[in-house]
Amino acid sequence: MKHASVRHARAGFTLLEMSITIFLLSVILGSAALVSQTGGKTASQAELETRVQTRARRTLDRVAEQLNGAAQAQFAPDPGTVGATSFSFRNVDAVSTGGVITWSNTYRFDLLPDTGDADDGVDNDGDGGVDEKRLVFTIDSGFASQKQVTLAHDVRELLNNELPNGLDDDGNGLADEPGFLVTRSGSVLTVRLTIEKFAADGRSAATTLQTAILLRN
Ligand SMILES: [Ca+2]
Ligand SMILES: [Ca+2]
Ligand SMILES: [Ca+2]
Ligand SMILES: [Ca+2]
Repeated sequence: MKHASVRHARAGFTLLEMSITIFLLSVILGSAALVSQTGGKTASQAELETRVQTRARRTLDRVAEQLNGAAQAQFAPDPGTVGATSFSFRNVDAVSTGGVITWSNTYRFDLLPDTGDADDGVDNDGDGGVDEKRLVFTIDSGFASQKQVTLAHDVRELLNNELPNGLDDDGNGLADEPGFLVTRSGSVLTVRLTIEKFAADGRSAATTLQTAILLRN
C-alpha cells in the first residue's frame, strides 16, 4: 500500500514534469518563430534600404561626373541659391595656350514626372510614391546628335523630411525643395537628391545624398 502510494506520487510528478517540459518547449519554439519572423522582416527592410542607397549613390555619381568641368557662367538658368531642377550647361572642353576656350555642346538635366505618375497629387501608378519624378540627362541638347538618358526613377517629389507647407522642415535653408535640386553659391555647385522606394506591403526606404562640385570660371 505504501509502495503503491509512492509509485502513484512518482507517476504524478512525471506528468507534472512533462507538462512543464511541454510548456517550456512551446515557449522556446514560440520565441524561435518570433525571432525568425523578426529576422526575416529586418533582412527584407535592410535589403530595400541597400537597394535605394545604391541607386541614389550611383545616380549622384553620374550627375557629378557630368557636371565636373562645367563653367560657372554657362548655366541656363543660373541655379543660384534658389536652385534649379531643370537647366542646361556647357563644359570647358579645352583651353589653348593663348587662353581660348573650346566649349562642349550643351547638356541638360530635367526633372520630369515619372513614367505613369502625372503631377496631380495622386499615386497614379499605385507604386506607393505620390508624384515621384525621373531625372533625365540630355547629351548634345538641340544638336542632331541629341540623346536622352534616364538617370533615375523614383526621385521623391520633395526632398526627404520636407513637407509641402512653405516651411524649411529639414533646416537646410530651402523651403519645400524638390527631391532633386542644384544650387550655386559662388563657384560651388551643390546637388541634393532623394530616392524613395516602396515595398508591396507599404514599407518604404528613402536615401538623401548631397555632393558639392567646384565649377570652372
Ligand atoms: Ca500623380
Ligand atoms: Ca507613384
Ligand atoms: Ca528644406
Ligand atoms: Ca516644407
